[in-house]
Amino acid sequence: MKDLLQKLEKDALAEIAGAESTAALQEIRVSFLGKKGAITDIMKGMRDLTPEERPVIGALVNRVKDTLEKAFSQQLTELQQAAVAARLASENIDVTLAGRQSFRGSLHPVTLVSREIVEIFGRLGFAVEEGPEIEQDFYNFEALNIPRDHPARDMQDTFYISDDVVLRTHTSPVQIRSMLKQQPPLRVIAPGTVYRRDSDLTHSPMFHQIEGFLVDKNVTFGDLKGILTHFLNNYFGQGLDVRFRPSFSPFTEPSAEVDIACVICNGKGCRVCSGTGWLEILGCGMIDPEVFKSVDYDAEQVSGFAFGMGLERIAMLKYGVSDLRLFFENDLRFLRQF
Ligand code: 2U9
Repeated sequence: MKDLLQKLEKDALAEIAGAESTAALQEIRVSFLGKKGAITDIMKGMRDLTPEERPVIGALVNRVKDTLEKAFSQQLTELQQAAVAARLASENIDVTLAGRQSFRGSLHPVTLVSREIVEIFGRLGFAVEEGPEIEQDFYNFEALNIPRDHPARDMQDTFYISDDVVLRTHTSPVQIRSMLKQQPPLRVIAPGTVYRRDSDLTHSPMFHQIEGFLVDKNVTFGDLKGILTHFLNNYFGQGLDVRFRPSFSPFTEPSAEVDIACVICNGKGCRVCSGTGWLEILGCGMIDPEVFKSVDYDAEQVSGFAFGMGLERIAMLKYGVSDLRLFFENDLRFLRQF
């Protein structure tokens, strides 16, 4: 039995040393030290030993068990360390590699245009005001001298939320809200998103406008011309040719459209200005006394002018963008250029 135990110890130590994984090691452990293992078998045979042999063999069994337990635990530690080392080697990070380039975001061209225009008017004492994009009929139409049966309502193809609530078709309601909130003198510039049921190559159902107005005593069309010419010269360049043409708007009287010399061909005539040498850039006029009535201002005491322009159109001209859809597609190859 002694020989058997010594052979078993030798075999077990060899198998333990050769185990290549913790799972294999565990199997070896069970085959030698488990309930049905080789050592347990030997221990069962001890009852056939003489009383003299029993303590000797018992001590030997204990020593072999002890030796094997130690060998198992040492091999387990080695296998675990080897596994960690292999993992560290395979997941190695090369800290000397060049870093990945990260791109800084940039402002959308429409935001850039809006901010620049706001800044120019800010220097002239205009305050920025904003208002809701879902607007009541009163602020969007009624107070602007566009009653329910007015043909101008057909001009404004409107998204109706309900009979009385619309997606604002212009930022003009912001000005009505400003006038109801404050008394003249007032200088306000109102940038924002507006909505119209219009969608083709040159129209988007959602676009951006900036409108402004000034109300005070004795404001004249001359003030309007002076301020807008100053703005256009600051924005598009000093010495730029500007012309005012008569127009119509329900909320301004008289009304005008303003053209600048084509920024592409400098007035010579090209595809962008349809050969005219001029580009229409904004609409404006003296605020209609009917509008003053709806905000309870005395048109005998105060007068004012207002103007409005589409920001996408300004951005197209400023940055030479020929397709309106680029502003809404969020293609990073386009947006990164600003
Ligand atoms: C109040 C009174 C008057 C704002 C104005 C225009 C003329 C105009 C268009 C230009 C291009 C809109 O984006 S566009 O289609 N705007 O022609 N807007 S006067 O007049 C106001 C606004 C508010 C209380």
